[in-house]
Amino acid sequence: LEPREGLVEELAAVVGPNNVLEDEHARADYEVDWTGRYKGRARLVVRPGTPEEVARSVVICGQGGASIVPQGGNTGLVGGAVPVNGEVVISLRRMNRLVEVDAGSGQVVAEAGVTLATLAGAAAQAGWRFGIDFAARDSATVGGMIATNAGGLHVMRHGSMREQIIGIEAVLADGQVIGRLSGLLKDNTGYHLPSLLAGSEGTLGIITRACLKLVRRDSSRASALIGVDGPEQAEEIVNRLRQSCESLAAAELILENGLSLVLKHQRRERPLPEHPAYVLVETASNRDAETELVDALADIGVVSAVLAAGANEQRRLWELREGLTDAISAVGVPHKFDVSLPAGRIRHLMAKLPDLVAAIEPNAVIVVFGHLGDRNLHINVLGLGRGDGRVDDVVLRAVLREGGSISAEHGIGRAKRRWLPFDRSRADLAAMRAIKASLDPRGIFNPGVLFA
Ligand code: FAD
Ligand code: 2HG
Ligand code: ZN
Repeated sequence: LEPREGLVEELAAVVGPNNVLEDEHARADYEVDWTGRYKGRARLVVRPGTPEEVARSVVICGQGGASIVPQGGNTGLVGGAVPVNGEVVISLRRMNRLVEVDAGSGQVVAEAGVTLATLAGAAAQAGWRFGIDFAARDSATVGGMIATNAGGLHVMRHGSMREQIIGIEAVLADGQVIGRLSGLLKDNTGYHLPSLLAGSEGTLGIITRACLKLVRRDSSRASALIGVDGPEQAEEIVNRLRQSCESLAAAELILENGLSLVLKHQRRERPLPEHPAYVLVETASNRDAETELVDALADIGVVSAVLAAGANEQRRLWELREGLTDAISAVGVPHKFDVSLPAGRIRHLMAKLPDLVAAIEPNAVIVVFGHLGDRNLHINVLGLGRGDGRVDDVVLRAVLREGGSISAEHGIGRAKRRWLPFDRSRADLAAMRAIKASLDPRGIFNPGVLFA
């Protein structure tokens, strides 16, 4: 379907002419993903300022035969927010108002374009904390985090984005608005629409606002970087800490080649003598998080570790972990695999990876890190052609053979859609397609995302 004439004028009448971007240069940032691997072309970029403007824009696009790509901060890592084929990008970034921060109940109502950093700042001001945190905090938005069911550094403590949602508001393909934002903590009135929209990757509706829960703000935090002899020992340490250390809040894996890369990129000194691998752990409590961490590490016989003294050193340690994505992208355009594995299977996969990749591209560089507390590995492979899916195929199939998932937290997007049928059962996929078909019968939202 070719969009009918007059689309621009009709959209401009709703959102204002300055918020319909037609010009090639104005569109450019919306047409490429964060990694640079996915690029396309948008017919237009529309920037609504209210939920009503979103609804009216969706109706106009639908009547005009134009498909829609919802976009938030455009930090997604699976190519799900970039237009490929002349779609209209509906960017939620202008909708960045915190509608309500209720310090008493520990709840926030935020528009979809509020960034994670703004949300975290508002939570702190109200004496709370937001349960999700990750390096893209300055750009990633509430809508994008819900649509991808984002995870991050504290999932082992607070769960992923889905667990933070109390209520949601979203615009469907016919312009109808669903959901409610009344902050009800218990609400068993049929299908749970927030759960359905969490992880829907812009394929079912455009999230316009959400009511989110805040979590307790612990008064004391501590971090340590532990040197280990490999992923197996790393997993063992984390398993033991989970059992013994109540205040454990994060446990991240870094391998030596990743640490070297980030140290070089950030021009920093090595914080700990060289080891094959490292675990970065954090404790948080209202007692003495540092003593709790030191005692827990001593109990399980950790011999090589550096403890961050004070908030500044903690931040510096975490910059090493959070800087990995940037450091990798500074070297090249990576193929990213965000996988999770059953207990005890990480070592199997890691042992096989080098040979699997080298058989296809001997010069490829593999950088593995991730949220070890969730058994979620981020496998980045550098040195592959952008469109060459051969390494993707062997890596993802190896993950599936180990009983893992091909997406732990980033989603399927365009990057993983070919492999979704190998991960989910026929019945699961049929149910997912039926939901998509009933909510978006003409397939105007994010065509080509999730389903091939
Ligand atoms: P976008 O990239 O704009 O969009 C992502 C998807 O959501 C697309 O499919 C898009 O169509 C859809 N979408 C966006 N907004 C809406 C909306 N309002 N309604 C409906 N659909 C919408 N992710 C993690 O899970 N954990 C991490 O630790 C993590 N760390 C990261 C670190 C870095 C340095 C970077 C660059 C990314 C990281 N990410 C991480 C990935 C990314 O930040 C998350 O997926 C984030 O949730 C995307 O939010 P966004 O606003 O940028 O969404
Ligand atoms: C992280 O945990 C993000 O830092 C990004 O999920 C992972 O860059 C990656 O592969
Ligand atoms: Zn991650």
